[in-house]
Amino acid sequence: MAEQSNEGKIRLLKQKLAGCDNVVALTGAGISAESGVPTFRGQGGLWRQYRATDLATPEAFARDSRLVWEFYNWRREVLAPLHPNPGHLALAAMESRFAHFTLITQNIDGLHQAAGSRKMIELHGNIWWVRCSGCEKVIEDRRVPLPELPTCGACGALLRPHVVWFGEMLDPNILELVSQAIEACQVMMVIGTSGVVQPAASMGATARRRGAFVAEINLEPTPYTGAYDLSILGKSGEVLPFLVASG
Ligand code: BV8
Ligand code: ZN
Repeated sequence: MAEQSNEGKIRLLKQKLAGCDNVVALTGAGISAESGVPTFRGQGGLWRQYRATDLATPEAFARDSRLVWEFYNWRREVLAPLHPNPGHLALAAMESRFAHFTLITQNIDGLHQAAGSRKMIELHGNIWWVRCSGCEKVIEDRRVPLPELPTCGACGALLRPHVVWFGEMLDPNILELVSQAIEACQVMMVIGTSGVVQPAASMGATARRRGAFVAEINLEPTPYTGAYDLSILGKSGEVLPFLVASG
């Protein structure tokens, strides 16, 4: 059976989307690559000689909070001038096309919101928000850069990025929303993610087991490709606009 062309696969996904009213999209760093955001595993996925998994941990913060803040300040400086790309905009447009649409993102860059997405779940937090390690106060703070060791205006304790670090549990309320969305969806798109970090990595396979039609959009196959119905190889900023284009 000849391998279906990408055009054929995109047409099939469009048909599946046209025939349903409950859609979930899961995104990773790949959807922001065309906006200039360095991915974790792609070229430039490293800060100096550190892997994100070395610095994005509570242990690293306890060991050297100045270094971890330098890492997040660097990412804030890289992100601040960047804009959503056609991939983000297509997903924002999709939101109003379906009775039920849920965007689940692993990205902390805030580009989906900037593109106009509202029905979305930030699995791993947002780099533009900080949390007090003393009184747990959570506030938005878009200063670039933040002070080297930013402190809480309420209690003076050290602030930390309001993101989920490796080894930290995800918010149970968020996990509940995710499982409800995956339980009910008829089509799920897994976009620009390498399928390495759990629990996000196995969400597509869970939806498939629940009977959803699952399509992957990525530059290359991932460890979960075989568990999906469709693998569209291409740039999300080029493929996704086709899905919202009429005709
Ligand atoms: C937890 C926020 C309970 C912070 C992030 C052993 C086995 C299994 C699991 C574990 C294990 N040991 C520990 C774990 C759990 C761990 C985990 O999964 N570790 C991995 C490394 C093995 N998970 C956790 O710790 C989670 N918590 O499980 O709690 C627990 C607690 C203790 C012990 C056990 C369990 C918390 C995980 C969240 C961590 N925080 N981010 C910050 O960003 O600073 S994760 C971060 O990395 C991102 O949010 C994202 O999730 C991940 C990066 O992955 P991607 O987004 O997919 O990016 P990547 O660069 O890898 O890939 C990009 C893809 O895009 C590529 O495929 C590329 O081909 C494609 N692409 C590129 N350009 C394009 C494109 N595609 C389309 N178009 C393009 N233009
Ligand atoms: Zn405080």
